[in-house]
Amino acid sequence: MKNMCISLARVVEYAPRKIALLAACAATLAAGVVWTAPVSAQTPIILTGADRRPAISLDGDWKTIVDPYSNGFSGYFRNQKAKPGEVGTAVEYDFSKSPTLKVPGDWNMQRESLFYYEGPVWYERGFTYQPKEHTRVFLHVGAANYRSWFWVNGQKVCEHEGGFTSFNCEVTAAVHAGDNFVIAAVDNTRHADGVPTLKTDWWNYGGLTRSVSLIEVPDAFIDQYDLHLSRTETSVIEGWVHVVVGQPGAKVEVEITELGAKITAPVGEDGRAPIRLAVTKLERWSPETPKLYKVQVRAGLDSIEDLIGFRTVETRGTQILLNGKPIFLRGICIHAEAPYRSGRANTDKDAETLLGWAKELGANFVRLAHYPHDETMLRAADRMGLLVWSENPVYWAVQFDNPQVLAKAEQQLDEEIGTSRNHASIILWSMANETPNNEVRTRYIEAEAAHARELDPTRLITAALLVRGEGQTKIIDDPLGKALDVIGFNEYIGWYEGHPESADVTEWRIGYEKPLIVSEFGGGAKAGLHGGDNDRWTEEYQASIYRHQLGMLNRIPQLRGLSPWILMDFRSPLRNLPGIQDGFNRKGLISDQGLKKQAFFVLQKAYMEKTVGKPE
Ligand code: GCB
Repeated sequence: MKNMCISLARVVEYAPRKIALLAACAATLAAGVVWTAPVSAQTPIILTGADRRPAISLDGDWKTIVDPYSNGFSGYFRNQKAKPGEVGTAVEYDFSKSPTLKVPGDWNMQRESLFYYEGPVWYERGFTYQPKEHTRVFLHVGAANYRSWFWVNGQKVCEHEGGFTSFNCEVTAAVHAGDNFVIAAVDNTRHADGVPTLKTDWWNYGGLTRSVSLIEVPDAFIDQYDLHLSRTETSVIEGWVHVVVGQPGAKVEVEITELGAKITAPVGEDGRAPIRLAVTKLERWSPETPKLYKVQVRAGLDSIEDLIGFRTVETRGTQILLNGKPIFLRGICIHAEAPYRSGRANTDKDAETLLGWAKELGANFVRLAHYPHDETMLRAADRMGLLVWSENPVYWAVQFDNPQVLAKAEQQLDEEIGTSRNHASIILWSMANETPNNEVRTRYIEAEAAHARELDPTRLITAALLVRGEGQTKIIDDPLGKALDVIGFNEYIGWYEGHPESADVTEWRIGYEKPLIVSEFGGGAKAGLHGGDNDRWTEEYQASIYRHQLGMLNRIPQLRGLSPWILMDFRSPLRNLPGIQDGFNRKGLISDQGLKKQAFFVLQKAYMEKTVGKPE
C-alpha cells in the first residue's frame, strides 16, 4: 500500500486532477516515509528559455555525503544548522568536513569509488541571497539523475523524477536575507517502474549532471512561449506566450527588432496571449542558413530575449518538407557522452566537439539518443545548422501496462517540449526506442504521441521501431506506425545478424506510405585494430558494414534519412569484452579519445558526395 501511495503521490503532483486520490493515501504516507510525500499539488513550473534569463549560478563545488543505506531520508541530513533535538541535528555528519563534487557533473567520473555507484548522494552548498519585493525565486535544476529532493534552509522545496529534463523548485518562502544553504539528495537507483527502466545500453551517470541556479521572476511572469513560422502563411510568426498569474487583458509584447516587427496581444482567461506577427524579408532557418533572430518577449515587468530560428517542417506523402521543400536527412546518432574525458556531456565545448564532428561528417541531422539532451546541445544545433531528433527515454520494455509509467513519460514530455519548444533545430519528437510489438505497448505509445501532439502540433512525431524478417525480406509493419508521422527503424544487418554482405540481398517491404528513417545501423570496431573485411572488431569490418548498408538503403524508395549508430564510442555496463570493449560500446565512428575510424570516412564520402538518399 505504501509503495502504491508513494507512486500515486508522484502522479498527483504532476496531475492536479487526481488530487482526490491522494487523500486516500494520506494516512499511509503520514505514518511512513516523510520524504516521498509531494510538497504541494501545484502544477510544476516549466520555464521555456530558462538559459536566457539572468541567473545566480550555484555551479561549482558542493559538499557531498554518499548514503548507500538511504539513512539521510529519515530527515537526518536535511538541516545541519538544526538545534539539538530538532530534525537533522548534525551529530554524526558534517557537510563542512565532507568531500566535494563538481556541479554540473556526474559523480561516476569524479570519484573512483563512485564509478559503479547506484544510490543516494547528498549535496550541500551555501549561497548568499537578498530577497526582493514582488519577486519569486526558483531553484532551476538542469537535470538530476534519476530522482532528487531539495531542501532550502531545512525546508523541503521539491522533489523530482526523471534524469534528463530541467525543473524548477519555488524557494521564495524558504530563502532569507544573507546566508542560506541548499541540500539535495540525488538517487540514481534504477527502478522497474522508471522511465527508462532497469536496463539500458548506456551508463547510469548519477548526480546533479547539469547546471543549478537561482532564477528570479516578478510576481506575474512568462513561463512558456511558443513562437514558430506558420505552415500556411509563410510570412507570419504564430504561437503564444503564457503568463503565470497573468491578468486577463494584460498585455504581452513580442518584438523582432531586426525585422522591424512588433505585436502586442492580450492575455486570455487561460493565461495565454495568442501571437500573430506578420514579418517581411524573413530569412528562414535551415542547415545551410541557420539564421537566428533576437526575439524580445515581454509581459509587464518580465522580459526575455531569446534567439530563435524560423522554419516549417511537415510531411507530404513519403516526403519530409523543410520550408516547403523535400529534404533528405544525412544524420548520425549521438549520446550525451563527453568526448575525451567520458561522463555526461555538459559544456559548450562538449556540444561543439560532438556537433562539429557531425558537421565534418557532412551531416545535416543528428538523432540525440535516447533521452532529452541539454540546452547547450540544442543551442549549438540551432547555431550550427543541424536538424535534431529529440527523444523521450521510453527505451526497450518499460512497464507499458502501468498508468503511472505513462504519466512519467508524459511528465518528461511536458518538460522536454516545454523547455525546448523554440529550437528551430528540433524537427522530430521521438516517443520511444525499440519497443516490443504488442497491444499494450501500442496503446501506451499512442497515448504518449497524442500528448506530444497536443503540446506541440508543429513538429513531427516519430519512434525507432523494430523490424521483422521473413527470409531475406525485412518487413516494417509494426502497428505503432499508424500513430507516427515519420517511421524510424533500427536494424543491425552485418552485426547482430548475417554478414555485412547480407545487406546486398536484403529486400524491404514497408507497410506505410510515410517517410522512413533508418534510425540505427552499425557495428563495433576498436579504433586502431586492423584486419580483413571479415574480422570482427576491426575498422575494416565496420567500414564494410557501412559500405553494404549504404548500397542497400538506396534501394528503399521512401527512405528519407539515416542516423547510423553512433558518432562516438560511449560507456555502457553491458559491454565488457576485455581488450576490445572494456566498458564501452564500440559502435562509434570515432573513439572516445577522438580517433576517427575508417567507417567515418565511408559515411563522410557518401554524405559529401550525396550518394546516399534521393537528391534534394
Ligand atoms: C540498439 C539500441 C542502442 C544500442 C545499440 C547497440 O538497438 O537502440 O541503444 O546501444 O542497439 O549497440 O546494440
